[in-house]
Amino acid sequence: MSRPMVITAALVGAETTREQTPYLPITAEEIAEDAAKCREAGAAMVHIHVRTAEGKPSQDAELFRAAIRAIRKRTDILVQVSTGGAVGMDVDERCGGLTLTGADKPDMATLTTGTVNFGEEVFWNPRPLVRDIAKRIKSIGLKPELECFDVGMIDEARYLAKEGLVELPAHFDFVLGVPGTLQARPEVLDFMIAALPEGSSWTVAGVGRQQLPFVDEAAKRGGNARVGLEDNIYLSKGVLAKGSFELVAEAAKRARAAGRELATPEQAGSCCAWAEAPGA
Ligand code: KMH
Ligand code: ZN
Repeated sequence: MSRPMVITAALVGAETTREQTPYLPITAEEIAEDAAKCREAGAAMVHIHVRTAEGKPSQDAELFRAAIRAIRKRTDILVQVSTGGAVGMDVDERCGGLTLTGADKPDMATLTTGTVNFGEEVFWNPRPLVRDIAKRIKSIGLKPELECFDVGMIDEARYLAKEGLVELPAHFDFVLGVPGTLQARPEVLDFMIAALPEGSSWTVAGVGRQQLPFVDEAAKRGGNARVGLEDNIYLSKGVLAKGSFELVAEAAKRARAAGRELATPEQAGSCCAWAEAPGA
């Protein structure tokens, strides 16, 4: 019996725009509505960024608070906040979601473990900055999802563990297919999996047209998958997804076709290396 598959829905992101798709959620209510629909479609977790009323990428704590409250009013889905934000943000801005406490505290947060070209720009994560964010995540009792755009970023997790900043085994997210970075190919996924610290769990986020095919690749390897408008706006060639929930529904169909059950938010804890962490 394989473990249930955790589907994460990346609802907003920092790069997708309303000009590209009118279905991008921006307000707390829109984000929560899509989150609830994603839960119904089979997702166990949402990965969120937030936006100003004008749609500008933000990591503002109060915008995160409003989104998290609206989501939790509607659904039991786990909430993972981004600490990546948008290219060019400083570390305090990126960590806005980590300042929330009590009932508003997120269940998980991302930690990107290295610098990478990101389209025509650079997603800047020098080692001191990675350690700063790792300390902030640890200090509020969360475990990170280690976001890796390249295999060297997996090795960096081993250094972070030696320094006591993350625990191993951990949960990793392989983001494959951003222009300028490692692309989404099956052999690349195999290489990433082989590089993992023992006992670690993983999710793969294929970007663009590789998003749904990489749900299949994850399903057959016993892993987990991330889909959603942050990484891909199309359900099929030329057909916009009417929200991340449509991409989750398609991912769920593919997972079941591969013989995988879908994890509930509760099960997501026990089938991933961040088991004890969410809600801690
Ligand atoms: N928007 C990218 C520059 C994360 O959410 O942690 C970074 C990103 C990573 O999306
Ligand atoms: Zn993100």
